[in-house]
Amino acid sequence: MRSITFSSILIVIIFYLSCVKPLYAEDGYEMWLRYHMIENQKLLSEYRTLIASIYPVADSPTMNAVSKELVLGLNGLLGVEVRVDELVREGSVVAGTPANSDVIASLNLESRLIGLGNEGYLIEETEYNGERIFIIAANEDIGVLYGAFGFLRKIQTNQNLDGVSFQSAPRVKYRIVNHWDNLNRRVERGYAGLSLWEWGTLPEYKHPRYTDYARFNASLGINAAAINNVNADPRILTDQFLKKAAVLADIFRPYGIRMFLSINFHSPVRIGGLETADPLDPEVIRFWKEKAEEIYSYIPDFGGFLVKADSEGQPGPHGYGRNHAQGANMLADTLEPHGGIVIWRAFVYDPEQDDRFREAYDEFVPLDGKFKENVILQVKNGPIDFQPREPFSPLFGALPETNTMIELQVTQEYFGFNIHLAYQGTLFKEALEADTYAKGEGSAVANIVDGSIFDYELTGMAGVINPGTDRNWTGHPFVQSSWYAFGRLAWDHTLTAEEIAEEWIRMTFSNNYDVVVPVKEIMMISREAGVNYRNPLGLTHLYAQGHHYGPAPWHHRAPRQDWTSAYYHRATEYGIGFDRTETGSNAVEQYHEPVAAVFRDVEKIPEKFLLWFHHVSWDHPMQSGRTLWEEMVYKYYKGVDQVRWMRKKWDELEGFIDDQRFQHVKALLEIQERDAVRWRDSCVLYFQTFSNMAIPGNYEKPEHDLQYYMELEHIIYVPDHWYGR
Ligand code: BDP
Repeated sequence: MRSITFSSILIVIIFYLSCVKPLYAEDGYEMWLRYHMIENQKLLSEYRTLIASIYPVADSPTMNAVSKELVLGLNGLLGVEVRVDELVREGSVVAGTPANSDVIASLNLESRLIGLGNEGYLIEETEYNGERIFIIAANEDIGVLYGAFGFLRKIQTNQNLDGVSFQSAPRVKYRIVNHWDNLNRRVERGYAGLSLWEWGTLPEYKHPRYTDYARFNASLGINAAAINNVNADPRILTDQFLKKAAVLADIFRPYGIRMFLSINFHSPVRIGGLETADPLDPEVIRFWKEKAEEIYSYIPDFGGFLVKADSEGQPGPHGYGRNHAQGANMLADTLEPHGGIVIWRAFVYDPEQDDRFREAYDEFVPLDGKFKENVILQVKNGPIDFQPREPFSPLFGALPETNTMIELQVTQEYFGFNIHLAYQGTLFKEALEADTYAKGEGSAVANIVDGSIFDYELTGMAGVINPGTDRNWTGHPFVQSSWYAFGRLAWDHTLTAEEIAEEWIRMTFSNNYDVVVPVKEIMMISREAGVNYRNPLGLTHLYAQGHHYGPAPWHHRAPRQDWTSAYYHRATEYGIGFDRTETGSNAVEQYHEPVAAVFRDVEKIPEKFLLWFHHVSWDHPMQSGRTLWEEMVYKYYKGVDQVRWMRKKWDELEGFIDDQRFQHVKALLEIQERDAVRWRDSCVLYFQTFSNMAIPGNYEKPEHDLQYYMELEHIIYVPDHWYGR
């Protein structure tokens, strides 16, 4: 009797230990490629029955990456050994192209693959010699790799594989990440440690991180990376750095990632010993031609140049009396024979102009049709600069003859750095879904960008990402989600922000509904919360100068007016907002009708954009029945309440996710709440000096006076800003 009791206790203990997975600390390094064993036991056994082995994949660098990933992923997720096996049998996963796999070739998939292009893929459960198998098929090796990641994603997110039949192809050609990494390894607006690229140990030492970085990007379908800051150090083009960059390009190549370099327009002078960088000067042209040849001798599939010219002090063709098209085309000429392109940024603004909003449009629309076919104009989503909310840039829809791509910012320059939680999938979608009406209704920014409205030769989406040496890559664990969202949308802009958030949570944290549901709620509200406590109702750019972290709506002195907050909000005793109608800068005229008509009309404009276009009185009636002043106060308080709610929700997750990441985010949310209160109180107290109206009685009163907050601006520690002081 005693022994029975003892052994049953032992059995219970063993059973318990085998079922309960300890929530051990995780540092976030694996990001969304977190191949931990499926938690749901029923699903796990189903997957184990369905998947038996991996049929050998052909021998090429990309196909080797495919088999490595499948082995890693399936072994981890299924918790049993899934091996590469020479036999096709029940449950084999067969990955390949008709050219490199006898099994795929025998299935006559040509008619189905034809529409998938070079990068698309097909995942299907099918039969081969009477055996039930899974195929991951594509026209090219890289499509197979994307398919392998797609297949693993299905398992990671616990989808049903029984009878699966799924195909996918990217909607734009260049899906590029932009790194703002300096050669001294500081990352401009990065906040996640030093640059990933160890220039000091390259080309000899190939840090394992480089391969993981490539895996993460490839898993989303990202196929290009500009690895250095757009404020480019000309030395990136010297022999020394090209040799180093070439090693990175070699590592990225099997993962389908083409390297781009940001270049400095003055390179002919700075590293070429010439006296001019005039794009029409024969010596300058020769410099670039030889440079291109040299680059391609190191990096045969080099993607091309990313150029910030005549912007924020960067040199450009204007310095020589030439225009942007002349500058871009000269570079494009030198890259063309090698298959390279020029990505020319439209982020320009001149201190002399009245309204920064207007400038990119005024500068580039007259040049429409003047750019070569291997040039793409890269336009930020909004007319100013990655603010928490902007209307779409009127350049989208205004350049029928110029390839135009969108630039989105993953790194949270204006969104609380590595400290605030702000999932930007919702922001990206808002920008992509905005209808430009360029060719009538249904001309969304996304359709401009994917080339379906104007038939662009080249299409693309760029994301400014921030990974650095921080163990979790992005500083705040949730910045990973915006990188993920950017990549998924670059592949397929029809996905919703919500479904992307859900995928990311399942892959990054857990498939448990008790985790998925609340984390998704937090993510989906987070961007709006950030807008509310910083700049509701179309306010914008109320940041302290330089670092863009804390509030400084009072800021009114800077080397340039358009670097002050007062320039943007224009608060007076009468009211607030930037008049961009006919009575002001008339920037509304840059939009197509009926967008212009809606933005122009103070009654029709969506309130979230109101102060972007109108200067309205403090007692202007809002839809809610409140006055503008009351509504503004309401929004600022709401933003803080939303952050408090996010904190509460997160706290409830204790024990459901690993402790390390739980505690990290918990602490960050605590800081975020404090910052949100500071934003709210600073802004409300400051704007009150104009409105002379009271904060409605039921709101908690700011703890300090305005003076206190103004002084705080200079005292409080701001990450990434205090270096060297
Ligand atoms: C602004 C950043 C600045 C960048 C610039 C750009 O503050 O650091 O260099 O954009 O995009 O948002 O070129």
